Amino acid sequence: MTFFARMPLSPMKVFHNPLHAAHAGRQEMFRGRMVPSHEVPQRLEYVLAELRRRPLGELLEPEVDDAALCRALERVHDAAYLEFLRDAWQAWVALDPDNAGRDALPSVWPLGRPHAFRMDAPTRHFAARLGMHAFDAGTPLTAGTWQAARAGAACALAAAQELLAGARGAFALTRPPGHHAGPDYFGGYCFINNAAVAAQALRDGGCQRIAVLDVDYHHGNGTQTIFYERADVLTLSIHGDPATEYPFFLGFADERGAGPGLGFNHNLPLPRGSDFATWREALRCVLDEVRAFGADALVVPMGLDTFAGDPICGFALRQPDYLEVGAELASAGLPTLFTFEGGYAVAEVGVNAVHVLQGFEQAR
Ligand code: SP5
Ligand code: ZN
Repeated sequence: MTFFARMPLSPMKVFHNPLHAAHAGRQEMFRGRMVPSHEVPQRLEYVLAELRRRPLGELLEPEVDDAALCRALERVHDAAYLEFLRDAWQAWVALDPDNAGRDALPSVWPLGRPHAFRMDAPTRHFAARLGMHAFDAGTPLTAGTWQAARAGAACALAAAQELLAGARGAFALTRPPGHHAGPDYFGGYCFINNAAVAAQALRDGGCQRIAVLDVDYHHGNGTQTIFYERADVLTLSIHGDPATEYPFFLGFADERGAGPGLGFNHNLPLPRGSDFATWREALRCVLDEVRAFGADALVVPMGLDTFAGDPICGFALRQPDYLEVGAELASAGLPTLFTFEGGYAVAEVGVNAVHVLQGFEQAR
């Protein structure tokens, strides 16, 4: 018997983050230069505008208890990391008052090699702490990052609560995105792993088995790592082959999980340039795994950066393909929670995101 006795017919619940624009990175490091941030507030505004044009259900702001949110965050992230995020901006400005007008980016890292730099060094300098908790120099930490990321996790938690209460679908429409964020680190424009928060909340709410199917162009390294030793959360990811694509250091096909989690992670790296036919074949393959696993619920970190027009990615999905993506996902027949991840063709990201959700809604 699965947690959900039968599939409800209720329309999708959408939770949007009213504080998302408090996180607005100015620049990211790219090939030795600072370039304008790709992950901009406008992205979410386009999705919201498209949802108002093509409503799929109620558009809500999350109302979650503060203490419950704290607990949900601490289920997937280290308490010390959350404290670091909470206090980071203040510490950054304390270094130099002029920092108030600049975003924080790391410039030194401990690497983690044995007998070289210490991962446990008692260093307190903010530059060092930033390097301890960041894995790239492309993820600016700004004045409102913590407020935005925290309110985003509230969207993920509220969406999970709706699924537990019987909704067929829910969407956590928030930024910054989350799937690159690990237990105690940020990167890839992500700070708090919203999909992991949602998956864990579903588990804690009584679901026995959760499948996370990441469809962003980039490997969902944070989610994979968070659940790597667990058999109750199956993590699946279709993405650009890390042999040539960001995040480079994780996401290969031979990563199958560890310990009790062995066999409960599966990566499907695809070559840069892959088209929808190739991509859909990979999707059908992982959907079979979702069914075989006997999941109670599905979490979909939904990146739209697989789009042919994406300025920083290399797959070739077209606009109408996203309707089919939604319908394919619905074929799993599971209550499904979507989180908003990448997608940098700003003017098209709204149509593409709502296409997935509409494809899901119309396939019943
Ligand atoms: C959530 C998500 O999709 N994160 C992706 C992070 C990718 N960061 C590295 C991107 C490097 C992009 N370089 C663009 C250069 C354009 N001139
Ligand atoms: Zn991405």
